[in-house]
Amino acid sequence: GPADLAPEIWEKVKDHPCYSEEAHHYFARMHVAVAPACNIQCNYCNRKYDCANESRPGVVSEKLTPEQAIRKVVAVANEVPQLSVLGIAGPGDACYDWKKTRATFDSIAKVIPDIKLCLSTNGLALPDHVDEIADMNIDHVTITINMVDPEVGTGIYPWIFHRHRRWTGLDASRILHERQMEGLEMLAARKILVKVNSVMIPGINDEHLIEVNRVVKSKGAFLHNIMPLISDPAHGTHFGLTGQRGPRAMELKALQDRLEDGTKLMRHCRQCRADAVGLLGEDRGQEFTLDQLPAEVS
Ligand code: CLF
Ligand code: SF4
Repeated sequence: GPADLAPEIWEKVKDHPCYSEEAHHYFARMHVAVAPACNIQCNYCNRKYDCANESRPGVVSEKLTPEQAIRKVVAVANEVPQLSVLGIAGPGDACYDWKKTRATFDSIAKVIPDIKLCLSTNGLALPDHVDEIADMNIDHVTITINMVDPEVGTGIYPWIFHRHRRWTGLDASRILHERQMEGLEMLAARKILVKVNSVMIPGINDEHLIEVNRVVKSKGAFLHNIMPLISDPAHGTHFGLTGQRGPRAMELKALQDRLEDGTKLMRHCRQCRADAVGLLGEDRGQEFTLDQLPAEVS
């Protein structure tokens, strides 16, 4: 609640459903799936579906151009009075597919100036855009950080694409790690609230997330959200094919309990889709598909 937060922080979280447990009962978020391109490969990803950084994989989001996204946001804002946050969380990476992310947010800020802007990224391209993020009044950024040790990263990331070439193995994870830490520190220095998402992968990074929690806390993350791996062989992810299981509910809770003394933990995450609309836990996305939108924004 407000008691343990500085007033300027409270101002930023009080109506953000993810950053405030309290707010999630009263305020809605919507995502627009404008960013399909991605610059890394996660072993839990299937590119046909939404980015698992934020999203429940398994359903293909309707990809929108920035222009279509704006029509959709205006339509939703007219129908959903609780709407307080517009997020871009894929279906690929919002920072790598930057032109579309930027065009969408710039236009929305003109039409609905009081909506909060939020984005989710794997962090690799993040340092290149932090100054713009600050200029655009984006107050909330989520970075998915699954390791702070590149050795652990080799079990999660087969490759990354960075500075015009592909990197594999330890190099890939080392670069990703350095860029994630740099981005986190740059955002914290600019007083932008950073939430860290970690995907808990039994046998790969589950114990290691204790160390991840310690490091991201020391670098200024506001909130840490541990999400369970959703690994379904039917979705054809690498982990699905190798039989990697997700954590059991009790294992997830046990880890969260051990971290409770660290950075504030998020426990009400619903692993939203890249085109989710509404209060957390409800998804009204199907009411606002493109074919149902008015042709013109009024
Ligand atoms: Fe969206 Fe993410 Fe912003 Fe929230 S969702 S970009 S921070 S506005 Fe929220 Fe959904 Fe969990 Fe994300 S419940 S998946 S944490
Ligand atoms: Fe897939 Fe997201 Fe990972 Fe990119 S960052 S590979 S879209 S899960």
